[in-house]
Amino acid sequence: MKVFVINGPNLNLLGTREPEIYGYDTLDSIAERCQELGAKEGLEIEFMQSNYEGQVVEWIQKAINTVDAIVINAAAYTHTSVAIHDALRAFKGYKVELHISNPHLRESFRHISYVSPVVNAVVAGLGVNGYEDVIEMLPCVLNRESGSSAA
Ligand code: CA2
Repeated sequence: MKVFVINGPNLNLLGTREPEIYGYDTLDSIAERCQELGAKEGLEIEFMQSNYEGQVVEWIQKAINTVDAIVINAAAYTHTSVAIHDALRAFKGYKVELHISNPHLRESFRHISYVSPVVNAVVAGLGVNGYEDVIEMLPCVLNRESGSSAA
């Protein structure tokens, strides 16, 4: 099974600033761990990051009919992007919204998500370990989903 892990703006700075919120791991090290874990679980993980909204939209469109699941940390675009919301609506595979921090414990402008209404699940506040936690649970969830749609 194929999975896109899509990351939005500024997440390329992970491990360099604000470690009290986002920890000390770099996005590259998280990607490496997810890919190793995914390989053990039979998942082919493509891990990507962009600071551009249009690029995130293009990756979601590329996933349509080619990928089984999207894990998306849209970062600040979570709270602003109708374009990402619309693209996610068009992707009919399994979708997980992921955040390192819990946005609901932060400023009120982070309490609104344009992503949440168009995904199957939301994971937030587990730190950077949340990425691996989601990869670990995905095979189980995807198997369950394919079973239920066949029934
Ligand atoms: O908690 C998350 O994962 C967020 O999606 C991170 C976004 C933030 O806008 C969302 O409200 C919650 C910010 C990502 C910026 O990442 C940085 C990492 C290190 C240093 C500076 C920014």
